[in-house]
Amino acid sequence: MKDKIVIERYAQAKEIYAGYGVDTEAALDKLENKKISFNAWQLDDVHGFLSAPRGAGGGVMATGNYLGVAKNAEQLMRDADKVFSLVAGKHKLSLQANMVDTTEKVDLDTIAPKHFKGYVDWAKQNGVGLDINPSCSGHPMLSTGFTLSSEDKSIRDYWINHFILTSKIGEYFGKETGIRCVTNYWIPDGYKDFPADTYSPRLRLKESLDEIFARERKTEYNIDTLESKLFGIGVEAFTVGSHEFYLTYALQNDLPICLDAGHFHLSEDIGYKISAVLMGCKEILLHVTRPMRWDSDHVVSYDDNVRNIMREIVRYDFLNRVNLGTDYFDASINRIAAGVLGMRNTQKSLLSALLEPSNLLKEFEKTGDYTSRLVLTEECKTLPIEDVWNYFCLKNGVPCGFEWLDDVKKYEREVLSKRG
Ligand code: RNT
Ligand code: ZN
Repeated sequence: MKDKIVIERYAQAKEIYAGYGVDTEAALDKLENKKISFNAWQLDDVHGFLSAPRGAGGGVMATGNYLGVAKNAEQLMRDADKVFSLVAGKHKLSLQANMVDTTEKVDLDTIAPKHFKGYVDWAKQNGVGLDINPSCSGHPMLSTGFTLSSEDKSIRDYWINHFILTSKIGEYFGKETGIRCVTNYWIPDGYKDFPADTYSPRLRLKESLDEIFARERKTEYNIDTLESKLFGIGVEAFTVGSHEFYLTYALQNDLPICLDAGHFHLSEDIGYKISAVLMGCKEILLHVTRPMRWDSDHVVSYDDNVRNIMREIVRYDFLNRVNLGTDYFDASINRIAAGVLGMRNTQKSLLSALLEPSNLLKEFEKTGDYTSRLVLTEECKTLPIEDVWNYFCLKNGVPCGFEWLDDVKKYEREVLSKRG
């Protein structure tokens, strides 16, 4: 679309929104300043770059065989550059602890900041932040299906050490980049079939977490968040780290939790959980994703679920208490395009929330005028968000519409297709 048209249409949209009491300029400012943490594992199929052979399990796996998967840290950073170049604003890259940037032989129990220095240099150069996640899935030490809640002390100790090392790398990220890091804890532990004892593994998980959190942590540089899950592949019957488990633990220990949109019953909208959880947690992390029929981690879509999540963040001014991250992995399409699309849809959903005349809606609700609340809610769905979005992209020097895909296709021809 021509710049002139984008600018003209924005001027009109600005007036239309103003008619509903919405300040589009203020919305754009907030949008520009909200960092979204892009999950780097969309680029390497959740594989990592350890030299140790990969095991199975954990239930986290990208399906598809599209050309050009990132096979080392250098390729991953190059791909992330491409993704970020097509998304407005400055964001964060969320790494897995197994995405080491080294030729040294390291494993999850020997990783150290030096194995991530390349990412820090890259992040500083590009003004982006870094997040990290301990990596349990696909590792030989997960062969029993249990990590922090294992009955075997040596397995528990291995993972306790890994989680501590990962958080320390998180502190290093925060200190070096000047942007506080989020280290997100997720473990796959659970049973395929109905357990006889759900209490003991939970007790062990609690004790492992107590041990991990016993050390003095540098929360100015890094916060640790706890991600729950309802079920996974191979753990259909029972998950040790359930929502209730972590919520209770988080409240007792003053920690933030992570809500992943795919980790609940599918009709359970995580948007409405935010105002409840923030009663007790100072802040939270969100994993924005698209669960299709199950926790499938499809590319984030501009859909009702994501828009409702964003509405719930914006309506009560929670933007500073909610860390936004994406979590999807699709290897059946161009991974860079998947990355860009999911990030742009997350951001566009946030824009739709920022453009909502929420004061008007709240006013109707207060006076018991639910008719007007519903009518206005429906009206909002077709207000000209596209014109504001295009202007936002233009202002931030990224392509407005569908055109961004041309750039990705060029990258596929010139870079991805040459990877073996
Ligand atoms: C798994 C969790 C977790 C992972 C990443 C790879 O179900 O959602 O966030 O997706 O750690
Ligand atoms: Zn997740």
